[in-house]
Amino acid sequence: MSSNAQKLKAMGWAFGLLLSGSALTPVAAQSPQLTPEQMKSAGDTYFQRCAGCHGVLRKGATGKNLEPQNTTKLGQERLEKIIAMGTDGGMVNFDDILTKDEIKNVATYIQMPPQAPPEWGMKDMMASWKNIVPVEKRPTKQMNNLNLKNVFSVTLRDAGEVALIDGDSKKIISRVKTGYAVHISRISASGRYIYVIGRDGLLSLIDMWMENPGIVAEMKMGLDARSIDTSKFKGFEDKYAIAGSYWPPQYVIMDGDTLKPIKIMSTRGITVDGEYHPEPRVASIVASMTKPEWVVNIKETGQILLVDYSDIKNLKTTTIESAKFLHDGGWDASKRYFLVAANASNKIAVVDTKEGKLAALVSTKKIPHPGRGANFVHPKYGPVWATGHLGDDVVTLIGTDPEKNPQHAWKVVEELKMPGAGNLFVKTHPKSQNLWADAPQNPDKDIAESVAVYDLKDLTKKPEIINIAKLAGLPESKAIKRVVHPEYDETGTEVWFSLWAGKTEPSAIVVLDDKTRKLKAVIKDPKLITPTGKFNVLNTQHDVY
Ligand code: DHE
Repeated sequence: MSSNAQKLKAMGWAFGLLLSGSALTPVAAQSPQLTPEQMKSAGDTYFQRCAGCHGVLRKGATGKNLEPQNTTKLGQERLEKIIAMGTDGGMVNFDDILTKDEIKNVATYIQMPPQAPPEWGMKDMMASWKNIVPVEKRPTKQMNNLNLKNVFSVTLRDAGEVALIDGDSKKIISRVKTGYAVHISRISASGRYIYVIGRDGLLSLIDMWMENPGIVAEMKMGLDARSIDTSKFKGFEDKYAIAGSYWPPQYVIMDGDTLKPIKIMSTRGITVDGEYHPEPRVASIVASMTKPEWVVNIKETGQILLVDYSDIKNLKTTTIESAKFLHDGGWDASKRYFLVAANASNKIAVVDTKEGKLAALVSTKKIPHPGRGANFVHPKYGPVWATGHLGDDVVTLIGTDPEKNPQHAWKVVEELKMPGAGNLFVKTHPKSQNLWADAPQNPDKDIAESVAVYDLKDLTKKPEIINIAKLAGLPESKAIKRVVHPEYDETGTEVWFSLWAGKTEPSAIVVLDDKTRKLKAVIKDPKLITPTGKFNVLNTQHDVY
């Protein structure tokens, strides 16, 4: 075991969770106090439910700064209320997720000084690296009869698994054990490998050529992570992978077919305001097709890095100043421009990857959350890219064609009205006339269980609202079955939705025919626990959205 792994164990960091048993000493006698057990459990809860938005060091990002100088001013009672009921500022309510005691202890925990978790360096990564099936023992051609282009890698969030689902037969091919609360899947340039990242930083590499597709390599690259991509530029297909972590704030470059770590780069540094930040987390990462480069978005600093992987020993990085709180984003249709949400700044940054500079910073309504966004040709404004919003009830359309439609380029050309705020993902397909938008974070059950679909030929029409939960025919319950993450199949004729219920309740995947907008299939299985993101191999491999 590496020294940091031992340190983690000693600190009680089982599975990489934040449960610092050593942080028990209150700052002063009158400071809030917790027993070691309460501290451990509140640390766990904070990591699982709060750190994503507020940061491990609680400096704030999408969520507010939760350092003691702010939280102690609010006090125990007010904090408990905020955690239970949520806020108008976009924080969801936790009274249906956490017990009263958990809420009480987290409210106390965040009034205590935050603890910096340990670092995670090359020794730790190497100690965690498992080359389960070495390259020379892997098949040299596809050994199964699956239509790999139409396989979906589906996040089973609370099971810590992905389900590989055959898009043609709608049957589960296999379930693969991955990291804790697995976050996203990305596909290698060749379409052979699926890269999966868990929130605990565990990377899994799935080889789809094997008779039974399964994990061929694993590596824990950090303690808290969200993003992964591979090298896609001509000549570098499947050669490298890159993953970014929230903690420690850094990214790692690896061998694409084994996940063996090659180089680690810290992202600690100076924000666009000129201030030092100790925890600038790596948000989305995307591989350019134009150059041997990755676009690496650093959340807290607002700096976008173009990392040139053509010479990793002498790594060249272009640092593009944009806006703070970078999160998720996607390509425009030409794949020259990358549009990324600076979500708590209410902006979309547009990077010109050909010129290696910022093309624009577009102001939008509150908390844009594009996922990867959606591209289509607007009848009036030409090519546009769409993003939904967590904090407002609109889908924003931004013009993306500076050549032929310069008057609309990088401007908000239209805002489509949604039934409510709380959108996470929008999606369309080059062959489709529909734009789908979910609203899983809306507190209203009916809205969160439905999807809005817009007619791209006539955007003056109101969207059709389809209640996906009702279509699934799952048992009625008070708890919300959130509809999340539309994803097209290989042909662009079907659109899949996750029906994300509680960990102990039945969930499902609902498939609609894109043209008729009618139900085509419901995928149900007791093992389909908390499905969220779904990644169709062909669409993810080629960034089709
Ligand atoms: Fe995500 C993408 C971070 C909560 C489902 N999520 C991303 C990306 C980041 C991120 C940085 C972009 C990765 C990339 O492109 O390289 N997500 C975070 C958070 O910090 C946050 C807010 C809180 C947390 O603690 O994780 C968060 N995300 C969620 C969820 O609660 C979701 C809805 C359910 C889940 O599975 O956890 C969720 N995030 C997703 C999905 C994507 C994603 C499905 C990929 C979208 C895509 O189409 O590419």
